[in-house]
Amino acid sequence: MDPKIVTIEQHILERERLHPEATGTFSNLLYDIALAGKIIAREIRRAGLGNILGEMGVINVQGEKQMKLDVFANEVFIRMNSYTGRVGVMATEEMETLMNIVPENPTMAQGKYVLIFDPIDGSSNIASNVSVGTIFSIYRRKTPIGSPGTLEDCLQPGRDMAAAGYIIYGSSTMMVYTAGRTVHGFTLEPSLGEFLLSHPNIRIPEPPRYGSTNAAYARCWSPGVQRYHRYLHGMETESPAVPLSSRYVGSLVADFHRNLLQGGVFYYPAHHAPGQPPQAKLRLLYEAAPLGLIAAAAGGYASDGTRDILDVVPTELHQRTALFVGNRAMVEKAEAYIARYG
Ligand code: P6P
Repeated sequence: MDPKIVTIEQHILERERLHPEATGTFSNLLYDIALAGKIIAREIRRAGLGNILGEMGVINVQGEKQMKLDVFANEVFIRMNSYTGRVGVMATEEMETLMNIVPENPTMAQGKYVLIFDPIDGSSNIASNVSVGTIFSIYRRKTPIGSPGTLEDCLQPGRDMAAAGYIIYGSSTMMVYTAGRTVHGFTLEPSLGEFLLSHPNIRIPEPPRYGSTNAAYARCWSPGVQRYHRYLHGMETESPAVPLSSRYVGSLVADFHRNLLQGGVFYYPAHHAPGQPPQAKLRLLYEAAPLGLIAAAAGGYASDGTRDILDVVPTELHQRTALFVGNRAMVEKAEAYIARYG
């Protein structure tokens, strides 16, 4: 047996051993997320067969009402984490309010972790067989364990995250996560049903290769962002000697993952309409903050255009934000253009 084959369970356990005070709850929560990812991956692989199999592109969950894939994935995450006693509070992009998780077994304490997730980001891309992903964040509760979970538990800055990660359902299924210091990638070996360590200690490579944005919105960007876009693609006097190539999938996890492994910057700026406040699309809690933690742990950086995304204290669950994320120098350059040109 090749000694280098490391499952995600073995990897998590090795990290747990570095923390004598660890109780195993955090490790088990990561296992639960990995298992949820495997279940979702299986259904995504079948999604294209929905019509052929007469399921009209929807899925039954244990014989209950048929539902769309993102609702199915949301259900999987909720069911996988509702009875373990590891999670006390959950928030999902699919639901308006937070969920206070009280274990059915009255002898079990309510969980000390907060799980915040986007069950399938970019689900509209599934019909075109484009990679999509699940994004998750784990925080420690702020309110006393045993008391009902509150918004205070969820509205924490990304810097206070215990862990963040994503599962990308692409040509292969990968789970990438960080507990804040290093980033590791695991590829699902379907014949084993195991996530195997395939990308240890990921660092964003230099120089960056790609600029990722929907340039169709350039007319909606601020002057600083428009100049930044020109800078990346060789149209400003100070542009990089080798302009960045353009790659944009339109699925955040896919664009982020490619830039994480090959170097690049993803930017979804706010839109500026005359006389209107800037409008942002991406979610701070469910998308920007977790990917920002991963980027920072891989040597990169994430910003809303003016400050570190990890320092932004959310004021509401579905708060939206502009996002610039990738190689640190490229994101700092965006901040510089915005500071100078607005
Ligand atoms: P646009 C998918 O709908 C999503 O939330 C992200 O995954 C993606 O980066 C972005 O929106 C794409 O938005 O406006 O370019 O279609």
